[in-house]
Amino acid sequence: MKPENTVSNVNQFKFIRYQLTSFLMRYNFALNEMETRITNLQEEFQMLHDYNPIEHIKSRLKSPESIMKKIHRKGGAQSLDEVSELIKDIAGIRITCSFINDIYTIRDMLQNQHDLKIVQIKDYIQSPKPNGYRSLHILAQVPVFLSDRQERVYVEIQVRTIAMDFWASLEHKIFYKYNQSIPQTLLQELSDAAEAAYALDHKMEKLHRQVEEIKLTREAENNRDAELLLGEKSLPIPDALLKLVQPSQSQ
Ligand code: 0O2
Repeated sequence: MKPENTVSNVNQFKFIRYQLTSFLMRYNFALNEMETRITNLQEEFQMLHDYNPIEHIKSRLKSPESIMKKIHRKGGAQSLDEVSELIKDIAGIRITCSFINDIYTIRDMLQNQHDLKIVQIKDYIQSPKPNGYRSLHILAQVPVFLSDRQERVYVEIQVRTIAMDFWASLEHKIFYKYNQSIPQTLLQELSDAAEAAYALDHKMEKLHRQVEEIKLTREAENNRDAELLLGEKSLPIPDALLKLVQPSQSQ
């Protein structure tokens, strides 16, 4: 092999690596941005409502191998721009909540962020997939600021309960992407398991509501509200400040 050929190959490889790095880098920035937003919402909710609707947040960048497999499944792409439009979950965030209601609270909070463009919402909770899969998928475009421009980058946010996550994680291991046909009896069992998880979600939500009601009644009885909770800190509220912020009686 001639030396100039080798140099040209190395340069070509460097160029390809540069292109792929800058392609994936934007998704990484979008994930960081979304994670910060979600963590802030979580902290705000905890401070204002003394309740945390989020159990876990997990983010992942789809691996180049997995991107290529999905492109193949979807019929192929000719350029990186086409890849961006075809595979919208290269950046993915999964939020696990305790209760079904929390899922829609998170959806509403994200919808209220006006610089976040919500492109699509797939409600697989109201309309589960035939195998029983349940989750709320929010496809958003997140603004990402680069040195010379601003871009909107797709992030898929999957929001589900712990029970839905438990089912989906095991189903992913056992069946999902298993290309051969699965016997009908197993499909039925899988769907029954999803229904059992959903029934459990409803039961736990009902229990949670009942406990919240009891808590509220007790708090009202004990009148222990004269303190502010900011993260770990508990700050007593002086009477004069209480009077200042109390809604006026005449209103
Ligand atoms: P992985 O390995 O989890 O990343 P579309 O946008 O409709 O053209 P897409 O992207 O398949 O096609 O849409 P959808 O329905 O929003 O699914 C995206 C992701 O949701 C999947 O990504 C899975 O993570 C999850 N998902 C969807 N259906 C199922 C299911 O039946 N079982 C499980 N366990 N997960 C599911 P990937 O890239 O397919 O897989």
